[in-house]
Amino acid sequence: MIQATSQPKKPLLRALSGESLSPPPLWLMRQAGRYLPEYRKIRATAKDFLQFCYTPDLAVEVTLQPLRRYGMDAAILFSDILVVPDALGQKVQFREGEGPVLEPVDSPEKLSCLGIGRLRDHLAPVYETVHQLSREIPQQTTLIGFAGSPWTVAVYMVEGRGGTGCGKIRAWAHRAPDDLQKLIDLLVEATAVHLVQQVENGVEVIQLFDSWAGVLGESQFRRWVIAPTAALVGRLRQACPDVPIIGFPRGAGLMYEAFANLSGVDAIGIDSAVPVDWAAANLQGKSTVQGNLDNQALVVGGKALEMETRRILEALAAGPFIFNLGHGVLQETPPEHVHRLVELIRG
Ligand code: 1CP
Repeated sequence: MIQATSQPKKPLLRALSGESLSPPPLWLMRQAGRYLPEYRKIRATAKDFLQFCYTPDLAVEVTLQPLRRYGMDAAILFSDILVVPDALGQKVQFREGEGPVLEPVDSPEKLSCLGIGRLRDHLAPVYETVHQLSREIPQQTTLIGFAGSPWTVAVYMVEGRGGTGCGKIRAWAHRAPDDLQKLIDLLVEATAVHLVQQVENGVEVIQLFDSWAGVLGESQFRRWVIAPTAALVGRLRQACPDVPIIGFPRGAGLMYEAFANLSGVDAIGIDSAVPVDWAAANLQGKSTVQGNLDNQALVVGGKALEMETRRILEALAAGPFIFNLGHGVLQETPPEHVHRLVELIRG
């Protein structure tokens, strides 16, 4: 029998299993994207954003671009959270300058038109991208797969777009919770299938993006954020028990602690509004913490970037920690500021 040579465990995986590393591992949400000239060049060759996500050669290339420049500790699959509603049969478009636009699913009748049957075939190009990436990324780099959490994907499906304040879905949640529950249950199921396929093709870590978790009151947060996340995490634990899961309930505020205690995730992504000393005292004891540099400090650079980065490291780097932003890299970010950030963390 051939003995496998044991590779030292990758830094991101060590941090996720509870080790405190110095320097901490580093990656950035939206590390691939429009702030990079090499991304804009490739993006210009694809007329439609979803088709771009479904073209493995292009998706592999843009996933690798930030690694070549900066050597982050992780690569995140280039895709989008809205490929799931697209695969369920909802009409999803990305309009130039406008972001995603969906034909709203806001009644049981519209919900009954959606189904999970075509999901795997429809998303086969995404799994092919994962497969290629798992062979191409550097040895010490971890491949992260992701999906939107059921609540956040439901927000886009019901509202038809982002940035609405989520009034329609919040009203639906109070008026006909059993109907919304059917949509959430469908998303738990679809998201579990989508993530298990990613794992089977080579992702090593999963991140769940709950970008609109912060719009809900306490009882609603427990029902629509914590409960579906816990159900999804349970499904993933059964299918792939060794894959760590990072939860990012953006804007959860005082509910971050309940989320950490009840959702079952291994690590918590914190947004920039979360006080870092509070996170060290209340979250780091039970979970690895990831975050939370203000993405505008990265746009501004200089002293602001240095001070904010040091403040976060002082509070969190003594415990299990992954350096990241509090939300994604902004389009207007000068690429050299990301370079400076990597130097500050590793220097
Ligand atoms: O044409 C373009 O280049 C559009 C910009 C873009 C990019 C680069 C979109 C449209 N999606 C993506 C890729 C993407 N989206 C990734 C992969 C790469 C990486 O992180 O490096 C990931 C993880 C996402 C996740 C995503 N999509 C989220 C969750 C994170 C977050 O930003 O809160 C959300 C909410 C979306 C929806 C979406 N997709 C694109 C846009 C402009 C939006 C947001 C719309 C809104 O503000 O409501």
